[in-house]
Amino acid sequence: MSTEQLIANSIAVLNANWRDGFTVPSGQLYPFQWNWDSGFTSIGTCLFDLGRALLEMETLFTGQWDNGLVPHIIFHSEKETTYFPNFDFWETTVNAGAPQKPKTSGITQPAVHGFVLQHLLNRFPNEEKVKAWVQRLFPKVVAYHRFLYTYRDPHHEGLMFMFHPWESGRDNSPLWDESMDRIVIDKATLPAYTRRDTKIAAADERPTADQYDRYVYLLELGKKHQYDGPGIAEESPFLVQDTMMNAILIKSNASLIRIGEQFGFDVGELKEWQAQSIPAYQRKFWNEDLQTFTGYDLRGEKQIIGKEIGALVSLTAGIADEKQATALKTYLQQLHDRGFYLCPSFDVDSPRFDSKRYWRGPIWPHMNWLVHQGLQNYGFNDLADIVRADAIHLIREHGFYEYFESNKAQAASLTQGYGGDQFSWTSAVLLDFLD
Ligand code: 9WN
Repeated sequence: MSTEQLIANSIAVLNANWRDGFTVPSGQLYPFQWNWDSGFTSIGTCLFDLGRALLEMETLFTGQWDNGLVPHIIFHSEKETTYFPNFDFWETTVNAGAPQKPKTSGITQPAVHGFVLQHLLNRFPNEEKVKAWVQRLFPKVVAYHRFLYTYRDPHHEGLMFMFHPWESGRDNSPLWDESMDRIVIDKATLPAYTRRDTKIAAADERPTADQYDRYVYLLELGKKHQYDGPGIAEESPFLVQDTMMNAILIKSNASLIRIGEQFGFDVGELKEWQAQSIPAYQRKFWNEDLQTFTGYDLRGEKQIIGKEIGALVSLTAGIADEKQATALKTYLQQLHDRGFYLCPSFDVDSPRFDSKRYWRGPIWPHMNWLVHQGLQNYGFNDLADIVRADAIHLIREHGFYEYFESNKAQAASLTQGYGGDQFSWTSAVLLDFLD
């Protein structure tokens, strides 16, 4: 397929997934607005419809709670029944500060919004409507970061925790297995539910039934504590400081500081967060034996051992020092030399690696977008080019899917990608890569 055709097809996917003021990740599988998907979607949409890209983010923030939380799903339609868990299962009325309309979930996702504002401002530095948009959203994004540092950092370390794997955006990563195994499921008390995802995507490419029981357990735990109560940190068996969520938060803090300085907002609080977060990330997450950053299991009080895609996002936030960055780059270079597409979402040498199951191995194009930027930050331009080229190649050959086979030999026999088709962020980052 020619590059012109790829661009036209990307725009067609994004147009088809556009609803009234926002973009769904994929019409069938995910029929609502997802938080971090919207950020990446704006980055692609701005290249052909700036007004829509701006509206995407404004619509997302109509779901913001009084405490600052930006939920991971905004249920703009209460009529869609093809996704579980829907708004009625979340019952966010348990928290008086949750909006009545739009209905939302009660958990969050990676804090991409700050860097998305900066990205669009860099692309359109002289557009008055972009400057006005940035200034309108700035206080809302800062309020969201304040939520994370207030409600998700009980020991005031400068590192946020998540209490549900859906928050990480990497739902079934092997990194979470040990913490998830702590959850004891009692079928008698777990509410009855019916999955919808496996009716749309292949079951062997999705999280397992046991994992879904645990997702529901943690949802109920959040609900019991109004989704923001201190009881979450006290009780949750799953309590993790994630490499990627904290790296994205740090990257967005840096963007907000620059924006604040440009437009004359107070950035004192942002600078304090940043001054604490970067050294804490370095101190707590680096693992000398593995030569990578690892997240931290707050419940088990230990690092989460594993080589995983989240650590590579530290590059885009500029957290890694030169030695660490070189180690991360070498890891990727070796995978490329061994015949893997970049960047597999999990360690290909681990017994827990699964090249087709969701976040346990496949390639996710928006992750390539983040890692590509990170490698460029450190001047690793040749490898950055490979990361970009692999994403383009997989989409060109296999379609606009959610995720892709990471093993080149195995991919050669496939005609399509994995998971949902006609995917928004796949199309959006492709547009940016091709621009
Ligand atoms: C749960 C929408 C979302 C992404 C996540 C991805 C997947 C949802 C699901 O889809 O998660 O939030 O039902 O599997 O893991 O990163 O935001 O594309």
